[in-house]
Amino acid sequence: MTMTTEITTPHFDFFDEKKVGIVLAPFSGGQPKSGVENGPKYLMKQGLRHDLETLGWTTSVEEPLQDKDFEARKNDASDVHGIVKRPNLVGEASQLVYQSVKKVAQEGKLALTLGGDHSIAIGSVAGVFDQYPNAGLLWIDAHADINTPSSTESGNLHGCPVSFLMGLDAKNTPPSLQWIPKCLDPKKIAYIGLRDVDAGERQILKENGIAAFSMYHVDRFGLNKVIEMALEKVCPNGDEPIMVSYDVDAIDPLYVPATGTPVRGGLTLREGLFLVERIAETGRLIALDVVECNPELAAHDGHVVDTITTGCAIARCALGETLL
Ligand SMILES: [Mn+2]
Repeated sequence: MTMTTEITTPHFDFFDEKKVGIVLAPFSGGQPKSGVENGPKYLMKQGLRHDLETLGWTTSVEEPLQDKDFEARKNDASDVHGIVKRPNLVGEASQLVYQSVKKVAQEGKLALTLGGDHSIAIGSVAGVFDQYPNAGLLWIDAHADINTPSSTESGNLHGCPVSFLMGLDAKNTPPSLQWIPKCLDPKKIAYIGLRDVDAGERQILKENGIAAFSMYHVDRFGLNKVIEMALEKVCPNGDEPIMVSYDVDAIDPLYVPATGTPVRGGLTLREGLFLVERIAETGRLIALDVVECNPELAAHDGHVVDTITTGCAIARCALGETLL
């Protein structure tokens, strides 16, 4: 038996030059808590842009939600569609993110989208798939975020982005979300890190044959094997571009305490970073989201530092930082 022990240096085959477009998405309307809209500001203040330039990237910053009144409109009680909360707000914000990410991708830059809650991935995934329709998507998360307007119990749209991108339950989609391109084939997404999946979501995952690797799979096979299995599913040719949508709650709350829906029993800090280091090694990363950092939910300053430095480290490791 032979074992591959050769490690490839991080590389980025889909780009002639290392250019990254950082798209700031300070938005909290996909869930009830305030504070997650400050995620991008904290990540940037931590020095993320400088760190990426040190790694050899030319950076640009897009602020599609600048000068918008989304946070002020968050308490508008009339913005509901059945149980679904704030469909107009989420529809508008994610459409702006969509246009911005699409432009960044068209310019030949790697799109790095900083949330905000995970509803902003409606925009980032749709924008990336516009340019890279055969991409494989890895959804790194404690949750599946695939509820439909019919299955959601909370009505919070950060738990639903995947279903809209697939066009599930189209007849119940609020009008403000009907612009979303049905760009995501169920065969083109794989989850890693799941440990809190609603009953309705389990059924949706099963019915659609979606590749889902929970923490059980990580423990059973080890994370490296899980990553390779996930990539085999979403990139059957082995050369397709890869997008990673990374909810920091995939990592255990011991390391990432300041997030809206923490669930114990998650990835260790090293596993969380290895995951994106391993993707960088494939040479096929074309876009990354880092979402759900909420500094307001920290019990003390140490929690803010832990969470924000981890969010920055995810981006750096995905974009080529190595330990040696
Ligand atoms: Mn999520």
